[in-house]
Amino acid sequence: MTVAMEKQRRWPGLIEHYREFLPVSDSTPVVTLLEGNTPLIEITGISEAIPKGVRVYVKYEGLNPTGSFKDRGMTMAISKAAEEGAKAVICASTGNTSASAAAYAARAGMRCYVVVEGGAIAMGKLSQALIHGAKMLSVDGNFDTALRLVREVAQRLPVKLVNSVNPYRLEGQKTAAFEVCDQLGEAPDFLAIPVGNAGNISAYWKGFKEYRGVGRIGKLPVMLGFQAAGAAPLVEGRVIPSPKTIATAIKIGDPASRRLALAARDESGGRIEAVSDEEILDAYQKLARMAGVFCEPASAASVAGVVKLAGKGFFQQGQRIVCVLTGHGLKDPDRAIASAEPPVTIPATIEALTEAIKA
Ligand code: AN7
Repeated sequence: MTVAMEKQRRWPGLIEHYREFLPVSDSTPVVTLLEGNTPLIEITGISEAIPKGVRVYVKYEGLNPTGSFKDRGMTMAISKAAEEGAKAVICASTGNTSASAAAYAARAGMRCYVVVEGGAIAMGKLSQALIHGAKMLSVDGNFDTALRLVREVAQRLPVKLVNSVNPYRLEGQKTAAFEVCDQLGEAPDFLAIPVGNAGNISAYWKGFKEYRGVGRIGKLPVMLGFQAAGAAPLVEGRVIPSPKTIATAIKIGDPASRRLALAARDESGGRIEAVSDEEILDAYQKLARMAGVFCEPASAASVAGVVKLAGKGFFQQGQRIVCVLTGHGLKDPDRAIASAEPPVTIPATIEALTEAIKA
């Protein structure tokens, strides 16, 4: 095989690539959309507060098949559901889980039911769940209520729960930590990540520990989790009954993986802190306008948090920080349009165009 051919060799999806680390066997029917293998992109100039010599990277999870990191967990959850003979799956969702579950269920020939808070799901995510044929049930209640409902119904009816309380979800999602290490050649010094239901931070920490356990990396990162200030149960140490934030993906007041997330924080010597909607939107816009990277608002919480800590002198020369950008910007087009200059209408003449360009 030539070098060019080797480079083009097809990525087999994360279950095949990391099979030795995953609870699958030869009899597991692998349901994959070739998720994973997302780029790790260095960004510069996002904030004056970040000292020179500190290198910041984003793990661009928006480039997964349905546009979010959920695909990593879903390829595992749906493959295992198929192995167990499931005919239907169910999840509660702030949007991305429903999009991913709907796509992988469609591929596996399963029914998919999703329970969401009415009016709270970003347009891109809604369109995905619907076009993949999920049955979408909208309730008058938030994500935490929806999760309670689906957990209970999954115990009564033959539908497999595919929220991140399903342990196979975290198994799949931990592969993102493997990739970060493979891409950097070592674990980063810090791993910054948005926190909602707290599954993903738990999955990353599990992944880093496993990679360390087999000697693929020589150290562990410090975990930095960031919640939206109006939806920060882990920061405040209490359930938030009515969480509020423009970062709809992480509008969660009672995280299911609370215990694992706090363990990740404490074992790594890390932090879970809050960032305001303003800080989130500022990072969201700067990523798009200065780094050319379009993520959804919730994802920008990781970068907003790093900028905030940098302002307090938290980072030092020579350190490497990876910020996880969990979902693609196209998930929430309404927010993008509301966050930018509106288009300008001009007459269809060369004079008007010339004038507009000079202005
Ligand atoms: C873009 O889709 O909970 O802390 O139902 O979509 O593992 O919950 C989404 C969560 C971060 C938080 N970024 O991850 C759902 C859902 C984005 C997300 C999170 C979510 P967790």
